[in-house]
Amino acid sequence: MTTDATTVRHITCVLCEASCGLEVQLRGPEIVSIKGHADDPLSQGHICPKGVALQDLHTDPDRLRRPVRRVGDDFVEIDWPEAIALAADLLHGVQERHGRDAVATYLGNPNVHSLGALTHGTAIPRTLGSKHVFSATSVDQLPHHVVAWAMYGHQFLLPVPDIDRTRLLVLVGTNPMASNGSLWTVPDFPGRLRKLRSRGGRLVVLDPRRTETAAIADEHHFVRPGTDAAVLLALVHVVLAEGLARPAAHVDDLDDLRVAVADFTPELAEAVSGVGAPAIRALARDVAAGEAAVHGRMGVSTQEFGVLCQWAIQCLMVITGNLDRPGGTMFTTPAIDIVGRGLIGRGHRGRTSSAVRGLPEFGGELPVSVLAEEMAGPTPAIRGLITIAGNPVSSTPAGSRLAQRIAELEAVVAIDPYINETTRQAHVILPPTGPLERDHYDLVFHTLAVRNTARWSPALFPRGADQRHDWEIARDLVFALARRRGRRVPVRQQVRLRVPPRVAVDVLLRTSRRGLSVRRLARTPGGVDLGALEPRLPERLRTEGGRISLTPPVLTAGLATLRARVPELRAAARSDDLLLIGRRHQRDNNSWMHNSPRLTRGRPRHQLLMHPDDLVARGLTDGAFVTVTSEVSSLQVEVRSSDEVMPGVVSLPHGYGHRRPGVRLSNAVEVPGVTMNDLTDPARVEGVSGNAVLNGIPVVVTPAVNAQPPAEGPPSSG
Ligand SMILES: Nc1nc2c(c(=O)[nH]1)N[C@H]1C(S)=C(S)[C@@H](COP(=O)(O)OP(=O)(O)OC[C@H]3O[C@@H](n4cnc5c(=O)[nH]c(N)nc54)[C@H](O)[C@@H]3O)O[C@H]1N2
Ligand SMILES: Nc1nc2c(c(=O)[nH]1)N[C@H]1C(S)=C(S)[C@@H](COP(=O)(O)OP(=O)(O)OC[C@H]3O[C@@H](n4cnc5c(=O)[nH]c(N)nc54)[C@H](O)[C@@H]3O)O[C@H]1N2
Ligand code: SF4
Ligand SMILES: [Mo]
Repeated sequence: MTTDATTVRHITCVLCEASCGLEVQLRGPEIVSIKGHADDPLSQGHICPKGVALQDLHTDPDRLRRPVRRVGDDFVEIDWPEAIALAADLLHGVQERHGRDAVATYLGNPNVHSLGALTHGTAIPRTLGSKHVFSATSVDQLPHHVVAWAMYGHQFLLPVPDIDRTRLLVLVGTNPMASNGSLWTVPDFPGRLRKLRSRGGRLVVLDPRRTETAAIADEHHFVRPGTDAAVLLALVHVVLAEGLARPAAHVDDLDDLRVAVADFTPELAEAVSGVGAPAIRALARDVAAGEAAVHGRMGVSTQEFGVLCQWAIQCLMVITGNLDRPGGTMFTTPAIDIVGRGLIGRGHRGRTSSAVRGLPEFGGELPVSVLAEEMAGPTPAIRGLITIAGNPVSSTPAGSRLAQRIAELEAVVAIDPYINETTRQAHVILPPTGPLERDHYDLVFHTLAVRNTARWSPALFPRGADQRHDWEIARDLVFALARRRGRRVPVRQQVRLRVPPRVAVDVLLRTSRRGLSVRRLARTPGGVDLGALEPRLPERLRTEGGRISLTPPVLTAGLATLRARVPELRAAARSDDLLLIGRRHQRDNNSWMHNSPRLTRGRPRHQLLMHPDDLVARGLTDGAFVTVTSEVSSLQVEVRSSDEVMPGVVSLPHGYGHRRPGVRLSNAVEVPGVTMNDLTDPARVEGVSGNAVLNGIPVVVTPAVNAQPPAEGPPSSG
């Protein structure tokens, strides 16, 4: 009898920033179904295929549940005390021999999706005390943080588009129909967009590809990769030139801004980007007419002028009065205010720098594009590495070169549930529990959400006796490192490390004076609705004088570089050279989740997209193997003819290319494709932030001579 009884539970999906509330039906320990939770005040029933695939992740036999130690190319299971001791010995040994800075930490993307990693994981780099801290931030959104820090006084004061009340949504270099939104927790983007439309609102998209989002937009402009800064500065130019600026009283330096953008006319923008000057003028006027939200993401942060793009977008929102007004871009009021309570620092820049290239740190991290070079040479600065929820070999520029350097390190430790392209080189892997086995609260994504809500997500399943949570691994490793050093962990830190994330969240909720607690939230599946976003300025600003400067020198510095590049960009726009851009698919998740049958079945989607005219010009045919050559490397992949991409642009998804000859990986050996980051160049970084340039990579595409399918069998096709 009892075995037939089903129970319904509510949890948060942690696979992307949308943070959907899910409804899971269980029969005993079996998952019967996973659906969107209709009563969730934030996500309102939304779910995507990845949310359903959480069950594949949970049952995946390849997911590590016990620590493993590498023996040659193989891994053998060991027990937790031995694994923690080994990890501590390895890391401590390197620091003893070569100094604190000799061990690097790389923090991957899922850290922000794991409560325990946020509450406890950061203690690992802090305990190591090395200046060599890296993360996925510098292959992603670092320009956003630099701009927020310089203009609003805090790296995490990131305004989010108020999609539920806006009249005009402008998306630049972001494809929420596939990604579900980024630095913008906007679950059910399709549904919210439908409502926007039924209110008479419009969507405008700027993207070199007619993405799933562009395809349903009211207006889509192809923009040549890497030239958006000219377009965005021209929008600011038009608003100022036509006297449409209406900045708030706490805004300074409007005249300086006018001077700074004086030469960035719509005509100049058209010449370099391909976006028509009349369209730019019309768009500027429409944004200035109010209730407009402009959001730029990956496509405009992981490119040559990422900081200029994000700065121009913020300037546009500020001068048109759209920042901090309903229907514009707004700041959240989260129950746990990680900004207001100082749980995350304001940010700082240039306190240290990398040895080889002298790139500055930001917020305590160095750009990951320098990681490989700091491991090279007769006296490398870095001789040991710990990766936490990351796969830099796949995710960062010239990853294959990084893999070679990692092979030479004295110690490599990974905290990760999978053997991936990076962790396969670890001496020991410490696997944490999965998303269904741990408690969750969105410390980060409530801060970026389109609505203020608070939701507690209890573990769906108890962890196995042999499993450890992220926070327990961090706790044990920190204590073990301290023992090696013959030091005691300070009492306050001891307490913090021993307190489970649930208790930490409870304390934060109770002290937030909003009548919340974990128990209260746990009684309200889907969480508590705290209402629509509200105006928060100028109180929310963390700048010295509590005001916004439109022209912080650190941001305007890039204008000279852009001006100097204009002749080249004009010429490039008329040439038939190719530029490579990235691509995300709804059923992918960066470099992992390729073990999920639910996500990988169906037509392959790893191909290089190329415009039919560009194929013809090169004598190529649809489906052929081609060689793609960048300044750093070349690879072979099937080409797919598609007028989705503008002429002169080719597109590859990242996170593919798991098949490596002779290498045993637990993730997705069966999925065809190549590693896009074999083509990206660590030498190309955005000038102010050091963020990697992943889009707009010059490439040459030729027919593949002696096309060799990857070593482990022919890729499936068709
Ligand atoms: N060319 C190109 N490169 C890109 C991008 C691009 O658009 N184009 N995108 C960039 C972006 S935005 C990002 S964020 C990065 C991502 O780069 P990374 O963060 O380095 O890589 P992921 O593929 O997200 O790998 C995540 C790893 O974390 C593990 N993991 C999953 N959940 C947990 C957990 O709860 N705890 C622990 N300890 N481990 C976990 C997974 O097994 C996986 O190995 O890639 C970047 N690289
Ligand atoms: N399904 C799925 N969802 C995800 C992820 C995933 O891997 N899969 N990853 C998650 C992560 S870590 C992140 S950071 C977010 C990212 O979320 P998004 O920013 O929405 O990510 P992308 O789909 O990479 O969108 C980047 C867009 O920029 C365009 N682009 C490239 N170069 C340029 C350029 O020079 N100018 C302009 N204007 N556009 C350009 C590309 O064509 C692409 O449409 O997605 C998250 N959600
Ligand atoms: S949109 Fe994101 S949070 Fe929602 S179900 Fe899909 S992966 Fe999970
Ligand atoms: Mo990301």
